[in-house]
Amino acid sequence: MEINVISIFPTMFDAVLEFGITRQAIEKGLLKLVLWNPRDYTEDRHRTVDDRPYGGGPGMLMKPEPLARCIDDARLSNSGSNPGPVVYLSPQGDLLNQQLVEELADYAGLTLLAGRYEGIDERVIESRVDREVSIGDYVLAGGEIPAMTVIDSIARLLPGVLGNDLSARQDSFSNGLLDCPHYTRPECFEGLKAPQVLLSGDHEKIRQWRLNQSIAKTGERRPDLLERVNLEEGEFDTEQIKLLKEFQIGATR
Ligand code: 4HQ
Repeated sequence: MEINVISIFPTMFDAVLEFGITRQAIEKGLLKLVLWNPRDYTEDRHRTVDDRPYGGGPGMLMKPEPLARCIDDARLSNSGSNPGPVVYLSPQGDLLNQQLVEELADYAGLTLLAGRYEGIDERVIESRVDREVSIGDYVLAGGEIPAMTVIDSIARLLPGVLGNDLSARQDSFSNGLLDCPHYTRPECFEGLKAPQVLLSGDHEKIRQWRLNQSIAKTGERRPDLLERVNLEEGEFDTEQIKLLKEFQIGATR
């Protein structure tokens, strides 16, 4: 997958280029990140990327011409043929969730637009942006961290990245539930024992315990998620379907 990133702070992306799963994905040739700086597409002596909003008010906006030229260059550059959609990170967008991450991960190419200041000129959204995505209902100083959030969540889904293709699309949220609790050695830590079932070696029992924990935790903390769990697919037995249905009824009441 090839991801173009448009940002006036390209070195912020050292965080994904140099560390962890994103770095591994790049080293393995499974992910390519290309950074594009709108400042390189300015034509004035001061390399101006911002301007004051028409109608007045606080703050500045990203001016349209350098941004539009930058986006066009990025999309034309793609080493593959189809550069895919342009995604603008903004609080006005569709909320990012695992379903949307999986959808975005299926593109061969993506262009992520990270804005600064109070945002970008609306006409760039009209003419160049295919989709607006938000990482949550709060206001950040820029779209760079949201863009890195999208990159990180996509990278771990790319086939061959984790060293175990199954684990990423099989983990919590793939079945619409929160993750179960996890334990490692020692067996007893500060007087707290790891659940015996996890040491039993009975894999079917362990699988059921984890699923029950996930259902219970999701019911307590995120009943909204339970409503959308698909009882048809997934590894649920009759007992768990009963449990899920009880929570689902409870959540709609
Ligand atoms: N911003 N989810 C304002 C965000 C944001 C979010 C990005 C701040 C865009 C101009 N982006 N800039 N929340 O708060 O995606």
